[in-house]
Amino acid sequence: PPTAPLHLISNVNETSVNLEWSTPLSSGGRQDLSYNVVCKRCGPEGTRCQPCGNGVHFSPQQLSLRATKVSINDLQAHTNYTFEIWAVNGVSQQSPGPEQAVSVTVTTNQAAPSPVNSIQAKDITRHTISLAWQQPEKANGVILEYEVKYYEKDQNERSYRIIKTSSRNTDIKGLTPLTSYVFHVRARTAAGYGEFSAPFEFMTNSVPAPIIGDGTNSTVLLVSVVGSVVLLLILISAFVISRRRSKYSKAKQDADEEKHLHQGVRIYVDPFTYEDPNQAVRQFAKEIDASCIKIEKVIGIGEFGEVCSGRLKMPGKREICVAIKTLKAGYTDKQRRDFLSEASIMGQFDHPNIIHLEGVVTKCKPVMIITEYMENGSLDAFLRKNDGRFTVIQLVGILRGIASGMKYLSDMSYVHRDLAARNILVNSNLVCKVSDFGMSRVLEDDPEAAYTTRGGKIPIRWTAPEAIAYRKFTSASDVWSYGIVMWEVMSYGERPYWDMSNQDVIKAIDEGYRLPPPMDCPVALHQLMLDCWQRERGDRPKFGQIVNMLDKLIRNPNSLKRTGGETTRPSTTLLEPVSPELSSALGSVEDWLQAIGMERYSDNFTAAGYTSPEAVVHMTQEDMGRIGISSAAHQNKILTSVQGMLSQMQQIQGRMVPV
Ligand code: ACK
Repeated sequence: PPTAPLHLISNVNETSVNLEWSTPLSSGGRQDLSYNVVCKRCGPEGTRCQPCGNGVHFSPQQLSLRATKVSINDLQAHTNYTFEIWAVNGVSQQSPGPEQAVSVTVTTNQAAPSPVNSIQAKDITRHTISLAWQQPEKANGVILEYEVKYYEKDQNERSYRIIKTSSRNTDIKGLTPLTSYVFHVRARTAAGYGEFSAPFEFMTNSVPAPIIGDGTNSTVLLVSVVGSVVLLLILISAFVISRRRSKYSKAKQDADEEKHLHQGVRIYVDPFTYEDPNQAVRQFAKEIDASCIKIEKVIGIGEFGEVCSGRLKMPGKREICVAIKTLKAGYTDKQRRDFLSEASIMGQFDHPNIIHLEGVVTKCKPVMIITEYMENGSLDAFLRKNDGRFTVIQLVGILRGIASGMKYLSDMSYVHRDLAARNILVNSNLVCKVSDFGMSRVLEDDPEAAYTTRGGKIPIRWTAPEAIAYRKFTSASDVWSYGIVMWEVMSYGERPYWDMSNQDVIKAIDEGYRLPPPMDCPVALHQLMLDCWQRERGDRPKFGQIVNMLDKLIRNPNSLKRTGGETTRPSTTLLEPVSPELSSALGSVEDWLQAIGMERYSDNFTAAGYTSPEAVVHMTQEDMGRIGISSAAHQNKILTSVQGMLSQMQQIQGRMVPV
């Protein structure tokens, strides 16, 4: 037999081990030398060893190895293993002995859990899918939680939702009926997240509750009849409630959304709640070695120092373009904390419309924040440079991206407070990303911010009245700012309220005046802006509703064709206030359609921008056909009602409404 292999070297990589050795001093004078690997899992200090079993994988193989190396994968994390390499030939079996083997003992490192193998749908209704799954085959530690990622199959995979749960099942609520959804699940241990499972697809139902039995069964029939009566009662009460509410505060919609949020979507953590803000930086931002960064040129000046462009090459990854924000020399402790707070905030976000943090450099000077590079810079300057060059659909695409990023932030309970086109960055594919998350930015950084009478600096033109008056900053005040961003985008970077003074802007808004539609702006988009600028913050749409509305407009480009046209109104004059009396007396378009039994056209009206009674009274028969109402009987019914609405309006206003 041969003697033992020599110089056995081990290399541990998480739960894999690579072994290499040299050929033995003596091959036994034969040509048929090969090697076998024995794997033992052991207790502490190499005690109580037992065979590794089937789950461990050897590459290229465990027995009859010709080469002098092997890689062993899928070991358990934090476990002691002893590996023996046996040199064998055709006569080894005659006199096996320990002198033919060499051994090594290693401890594996931590590893994330293996992927979840399968997901089952335990129950499916119109709006809910109840999921369950098994623990991953290799948990590699205690599973702290699972993350379920899901999205509508027909939608862009990048606009997904995440739900976290500590159990192996969850109910995904608030789904659209008869729609296919794709689900992925992953587990998290102290070592981090494992990989997401493969996609699993399930479709929501068209009936309110799962039907058990074959339908001829009398119990089922009874259940369905009782169910229908209950459903009818619910619908009637929902209708009664909805008549008292504005279109954006529908009880059901809100309740659905609330439930959805409280199911476990991640909440943003304010880095200033940490006793030591450096800990927040360590937790949320990756430390990058300065040698991986090449600074190329200065592209701007930020509050804390220069902003540069450059390249980042991390080991094992390809080189990418990055933006580098630097902290200028001579900073105070507070400045360093404030500067790095932006990274602690940004590092918590992961969304295609939120600027992505690559990491920070804090261990040497200058201190730096590294983010993805956005080739086209800030949105306001980019639009001004490209005045009139985009199609309406491209502009709506820009708006959709920003709304989607803001929806993500509001789902995480993060209030931006300074949403404006100057704080959106644009990349080479025209993808817009929300940026500027520093804690002190609203106070110090924004040149637009002005001091208010109550102290504190606020970018007046972009800020909701309640936030200016008593600093009530919420996602609803972010929606107001979003409406201003819509106006900036549709006017290619025009300054909101032109050269009016801040004081005049505050006064005009308080008196009910609003910005008019920019030139060639589709009515539907201007209506959405007006909705964002509702005085009552509860009446403003939620970001989720804005995204849905924009998606509808993109899917139905005809709805964007209707513009104010050659309006008599010069576009630099504010719109007159709408009488609150008039709006509430006439109710919403949805309520009106329901009242005349034409609610089936509700989406056609919304998508085409006929979202207020004032817009509807101008409609002609031709308009009806254009928005997809082809039945002459239905057109007549709606037009007759429109006449009634018009005279009601004239009575309330005491004057003629131009038609
Ligand atoms: O309008 P800009 O070219 O875009 O000028 C400002 C400048 O730095 C000061 O903030 C630009 N900038 C900031 N972050 C980035 C980024 N991630 N990618 C590209 N440019 C950026 C910004």
